[in-house]
Amino acid sequence: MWNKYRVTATTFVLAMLLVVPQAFAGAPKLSDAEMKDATKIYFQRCAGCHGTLRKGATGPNLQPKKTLDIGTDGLVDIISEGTPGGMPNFVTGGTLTKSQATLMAKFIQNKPVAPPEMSLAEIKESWKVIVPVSKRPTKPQHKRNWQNFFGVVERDAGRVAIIDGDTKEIITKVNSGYAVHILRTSASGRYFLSIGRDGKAGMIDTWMSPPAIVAEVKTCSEARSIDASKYKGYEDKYAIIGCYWPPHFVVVDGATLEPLKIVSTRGYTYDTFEYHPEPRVAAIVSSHYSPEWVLNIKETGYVWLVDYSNIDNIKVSMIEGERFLHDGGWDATHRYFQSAANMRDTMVIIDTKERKRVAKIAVGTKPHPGRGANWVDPKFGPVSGTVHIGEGLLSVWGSDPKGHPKNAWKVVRSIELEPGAGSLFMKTHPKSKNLWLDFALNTDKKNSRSVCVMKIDKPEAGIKCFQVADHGRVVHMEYNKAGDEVWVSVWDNEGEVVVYDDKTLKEKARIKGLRTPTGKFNVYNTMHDIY
Ligand code: DHE
Repeated sequence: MWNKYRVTATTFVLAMLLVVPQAFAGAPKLSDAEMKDATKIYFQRCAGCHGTLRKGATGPNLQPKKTLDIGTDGLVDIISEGTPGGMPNFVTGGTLTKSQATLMAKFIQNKPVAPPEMSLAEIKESWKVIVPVSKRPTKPQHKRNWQNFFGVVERDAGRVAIIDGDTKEIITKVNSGYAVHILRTSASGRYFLSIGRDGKAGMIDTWMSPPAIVAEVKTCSEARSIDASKYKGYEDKYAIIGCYWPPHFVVVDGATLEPLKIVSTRGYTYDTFEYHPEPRVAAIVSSHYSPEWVLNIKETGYVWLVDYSNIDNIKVSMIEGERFLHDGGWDATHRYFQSAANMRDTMVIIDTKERKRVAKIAVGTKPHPGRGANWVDPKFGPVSGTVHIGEGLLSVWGSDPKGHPKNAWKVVRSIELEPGAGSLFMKTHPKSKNLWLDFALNTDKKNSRSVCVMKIDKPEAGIKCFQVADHGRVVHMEYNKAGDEVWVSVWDNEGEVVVYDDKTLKEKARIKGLRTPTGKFNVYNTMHDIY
């Protein structure tokens, strides 16, 4: 029955509509057309934080038991104005109209509906090899410095722009599909791997002239993460896609994206041992110590180590982390995975060599480091840090247990960030003396259009902030291969990427003509996990 819906971009929305929600007593009634609109808006704007089944994660539980108590007017206010805890101001921020907010307020008082599951056979039907391996070039077809290419996500255009980092020229725009969330590279760096919000993965060959998509597959109806096998001997052999719905991960072939295995992530919460029907796969990194991927299983709070050395016998080790695991990245040595459990204001540290959790660090409200940043503090030695969605705070902890055991996994600095809450990302580079921070979700327009820079050798001097643009939101930083330029996105329909000289903080270039640019990923830094 689901067959005709499974591989379309609107699978999720259609699927939810096929099951008539049972109205809770007192829940406002919606027409079929209203239900269709609301389901679509919920998928695009709300499901990421609150969950498809609305049990809550980065955002609170929105099941009728709770929402009916708040009522339509109260819910409209929250949706319109946002909250200091990080809920965006959807109406005053211009994302939704007042009548859409009212529609959503009514919708979430009705019972949530589970979209369908997906089998390997169904996933296989969406799999396309556009350029077979035998027809791909064996060496770059161009003279460009491809390891300094940037893949820039044009979120709402469903494209990835490939930009030459040396010349700042947009070489091509690849149709990647709906709302790509992140890019990662294969271990060799040759391929960009993209994952769309709708679960469609793509593989872009940077050696082709111009770079082009060579394979694609849709492994779920909602996803946020992808990575490649990077361990010695397994380079470019496999990739993994982490799904939000259905809650599972899929192992695919590293050259063709052929789907090979699916593993469900459903199970029990690590602390209260309650069954959770929707434990979503959040961040994934690829271990440098063994043939394993490290997966954040958001709702159950486990970090899974997935051994891919024999995929007919996939071994999963479940390390107790914290709820609700979201984003994270490596320390400078690539041994420790540092991950945010943002609803518990905690960073969880996993030692991928010893394969165990070594610490939980209490930080500020809703930590959101992205992949984080690692640098050397003048007083405390090698450190790592996170910014926060819920407050203007930079938390810095020691991350060198060997050289500086006293500071290891302890917060050594808590630096107040004057612009306030709403930071999403931070970035530095081993060759840089700067730490860059964004304030993309700050409710003040000027702040959300600014970046701030802290001199890492003078943390007491505080941060210097400057406005990048007079439109959009400024989000996500990435260094070039040499580590002397920082690229920043101005996120709106007339978007641009602004390039700064990291030493002087002077603007070097403005790359225009990009629609809703969000994340950007330098080939060299992504393949070597440099941040
Ligand atoms: Fe992201 C990373 C999930 C909202 C841009 N985002 C991630 C990761 C996850 C995630 C799990 C880590 C992937 C990894 O490392 O393997 N993001 C979610 C959500 O669930 C959430 C909160 C809500 C949603 O509905 O998607 C969300 N994210 C956003 C945005 O609103 C952003 C700013 C724009 C967008 O695309 O929607 C956004 N997320 C990004 C970017 C990264 C990311 C640019 C990669 C950062 C990096 O440097 O690796």
